[in-house]
Amino acid sequence: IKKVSVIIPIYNTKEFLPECLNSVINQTYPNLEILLINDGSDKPCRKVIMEYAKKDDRISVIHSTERKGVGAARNAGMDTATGDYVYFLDSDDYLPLTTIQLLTESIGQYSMLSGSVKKITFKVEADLPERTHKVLENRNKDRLFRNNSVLNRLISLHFIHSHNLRFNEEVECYSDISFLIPAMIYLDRCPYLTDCLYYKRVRNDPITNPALSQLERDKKVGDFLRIYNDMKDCYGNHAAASNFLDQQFLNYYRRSIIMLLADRKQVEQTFNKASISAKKVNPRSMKKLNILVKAEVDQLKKERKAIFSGLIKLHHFLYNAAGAIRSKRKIFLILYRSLFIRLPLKEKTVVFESFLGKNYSDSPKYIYEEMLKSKKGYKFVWIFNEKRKIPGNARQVKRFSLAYYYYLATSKYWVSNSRLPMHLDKRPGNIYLQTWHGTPLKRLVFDMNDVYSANPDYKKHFYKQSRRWDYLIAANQYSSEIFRSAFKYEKEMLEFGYPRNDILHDADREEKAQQVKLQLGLPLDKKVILYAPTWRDDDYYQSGKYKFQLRLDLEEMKQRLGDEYVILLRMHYFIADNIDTAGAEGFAYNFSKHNDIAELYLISDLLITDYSSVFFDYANLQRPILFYTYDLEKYRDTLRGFYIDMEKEVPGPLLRDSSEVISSIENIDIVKKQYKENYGRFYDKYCSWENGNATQRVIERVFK
Ligand code: C2G
Repeated sequence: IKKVSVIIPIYNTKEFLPECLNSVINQTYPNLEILLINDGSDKPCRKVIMEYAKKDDRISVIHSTERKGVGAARNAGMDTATGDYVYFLDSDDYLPLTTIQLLTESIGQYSMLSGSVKKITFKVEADLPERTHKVLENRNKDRLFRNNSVLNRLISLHFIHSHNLRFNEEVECYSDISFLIPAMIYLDRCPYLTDCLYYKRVRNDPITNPALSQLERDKKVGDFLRIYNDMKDCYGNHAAASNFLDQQFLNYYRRSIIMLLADRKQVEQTFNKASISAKKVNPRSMKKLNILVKAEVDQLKKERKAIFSGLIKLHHFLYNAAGAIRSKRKIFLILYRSLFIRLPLKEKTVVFESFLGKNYSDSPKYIYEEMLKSKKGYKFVWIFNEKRKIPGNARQVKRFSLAYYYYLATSKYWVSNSRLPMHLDKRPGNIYLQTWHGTPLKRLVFDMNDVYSANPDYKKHFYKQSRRWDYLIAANQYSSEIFRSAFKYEKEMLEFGYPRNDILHDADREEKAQQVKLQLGLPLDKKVILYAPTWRDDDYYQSGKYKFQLRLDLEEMKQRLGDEYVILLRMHYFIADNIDTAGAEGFAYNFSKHNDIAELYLISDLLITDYSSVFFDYANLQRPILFYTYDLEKYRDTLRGFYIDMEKEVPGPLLRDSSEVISSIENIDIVKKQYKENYGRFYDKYCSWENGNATQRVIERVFK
């Protein structure tokens, strides 16, 4: 029975390693030699490596004290391998359990057999439904090697040694090409096994710990050109390989190099290197190019930088224009970049946005209303998705309209409680007050595990967007510390409490509450329960539109509590589902669309929530809070992770089902007593900065 040497280079991937190594150890094909090449990883990662080395005696480890790169690590693996075949695996990826068996059973006399590489962002189970697997021999070589990757290929070690196949050690990216080109030349036949998978993880933290494919584009382009030049020098007279390399170069030129050159500075830096490569491209390979690209490559060959640079400008202009024809927003963006952003900055204009234009609420609302009162000659603009009735004379603009771009380009001040889109530029003189929208319980951005995410660009975008913030508000010491790490925020922190919570400390808050109750048409003789849960990362229709299933039995609640209480249902602004209150009329009211949750806090006598930051704010009122955490384990352990131990710290009971919730309300006085001490501690830690002056202090600091 043939032995397979699995070669796994490892550099700081401790959070992915267990999944990777478990998938190897548990392969149905047993005769493995597992070579872990530690490429200068840090201590925590080394620890995981050593734990696994102890677990399975098929594992051996080669350590390098410095990072030499994936090429050197794989070469070291091949030098020590003793198997009949070699199989390369990356330490952040993993395999279905039958992959190596399938390849080994089907390879026969071939020197290399390839499967396919599937990119994944969410967890995929390691075992697959039964499938039939066929070896296809008629695949053309180009198609098989176009991904420039050695992954998911079973390769004869004898073949590797007899042709001295190696990885280039001078580059960080694309070293696979240096292995694959000679392999392609010497292989007579390149079979492909259908439905034989390898899972390639799309990682989501290119800021703290980038995968090779996530390095900066100029670095990647440099490496690519270097490898291309090398390979053309070595194998240029082999017609098929040379043609293949040219196609790779031209594709890469169109996909990546052009994009890099959108930045004018890069033309200077890249021109000479690109020109050396372009000269190596065989004119025959350029026949099918479109005229513009052909002209660009020709100018590169002739080393005419000025003309080349003009063509690149034209290329980007046409590209943007083509985009503009397809979408109105693109036209606005062109105007934004070429015109609006050059107009003078309006020193006394302030743009406000709350929850992505969904409502008039949160700290931006309170800052705005306070500024309205102080009449210092400011002009105000609010961003909304639809027209709203609001006090004052603010100009309302629709999100992503022409006016939106105009005001964001020309207003000195931006006040927002969440992120503004990536495609906006911050110009010199602009001041951006980020109010944020809650004390964190759920782990945020860079404190979230770099494991699965619906959007692999989330952390990267967050990082870029948050570099624009000049001030960030923290409601307590705890938030202030977390924001520094979770957002990698380094500028000024306004440690004043939340403007949105001033109202909770107002002397006339009882009168205000009466007014709100009247406005909302609620009975004045009933006490009010507020139910305000958060959203679940894994339960959605599409990005930004989440599902929610109400797990409170409203009919029973009405029966048992209806004489004394009414309940207000308030869903998170991400929830797209409409909550059904049928059968509980006159008792349950849906205020999910109500602008400002602070007004609902004011009128309620007790709060039911789950993992939402609402409880940190509500605690300012020192009224009872119940935690309806029917999915605590899942939320805490698999979705997000928490900063605090809910079971120990929160100021109320964690409840599991609707009837527990009801009986806690029936016995609310006992609950209050039980949690008195917890509540006191909680209040001191999270609410002690809040005393009704936050808005005033923020305005004094930011609008100097
Ligand atoms: N909110 C609301 N109604 C709900 C839930 C939340 O109006 N049913 C508002 C509250 O102002 C709350 C804010 O939205 O403080 C944030 O909601 P969270 O449930 O905490 O969730 P999220 O939007 O993920 O923000 O640092 C805070 C975190 O970023 C959480």
